[in-house]
Amino acid sequence: MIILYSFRRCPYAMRARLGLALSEKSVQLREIILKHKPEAMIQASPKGTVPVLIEKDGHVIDESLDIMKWALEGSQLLNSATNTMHLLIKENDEVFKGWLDKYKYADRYPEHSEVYYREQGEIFLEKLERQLTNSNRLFSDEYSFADLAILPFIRQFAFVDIDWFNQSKYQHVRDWLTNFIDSALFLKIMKKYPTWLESHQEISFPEK
Ligand SMILES: N[C@@H](CCC(=O)N[C@@H](CS)C(=O)NCC(=O)O)C(=O)O
Repeated sequence: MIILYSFRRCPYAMRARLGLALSEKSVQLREIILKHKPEAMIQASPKGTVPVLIEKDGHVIDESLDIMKWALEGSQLLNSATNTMHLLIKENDEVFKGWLDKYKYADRYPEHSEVYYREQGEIFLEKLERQLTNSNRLFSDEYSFADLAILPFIRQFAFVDIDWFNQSKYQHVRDWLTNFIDSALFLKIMKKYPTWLESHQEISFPEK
């Protein structure tokens, strides 16, 4: 049995579940609480972040992008991922995510204002907005590996202050996000499950 430790609202876990939802593979999903991580998860991956995937032979994959790649191995979606896409994901993870955290928890970073942190994040939104002028998704009208890896973080950014986001100038980004949130795919990966710690119930994901 292949195990995935996951946390529903974590954008890294979301991208892993997106990869799985579009793959032929299936796992036993263990929904965790970040404040109370299962011992078995920490033993497999001492750094204590989700998502964590444990293969049948015990091999551990504890980076969300690696789980996406594992899930989508041999697929058109992964095979058509370009260097430009990987660079955009890298910018998301290494630059945008930092500003997103500061924007979301601005009270913990009093050096600057919430608006300042938002504006830093907007540099990435502006880039995506330009990218979405010519197509419905980032690189064509279809979801690419990059859309799936990045969208969960844009969703988080949007919901820090949804009223601001809804009236922001990023019309294409807004449409792109709305489309994603309204999709059957998103619904599938956001289904609520009981936490594994309490239930120890094995849940097959994605549901067929
Ligand atoms: N680089 C990791 C980052 C994963 C990560 O930071 N996940 C967060 C939740 S969104 C986490 O587990 N944080 C540990 C904690 O909050 O205790 C990945 O891509 O999988």
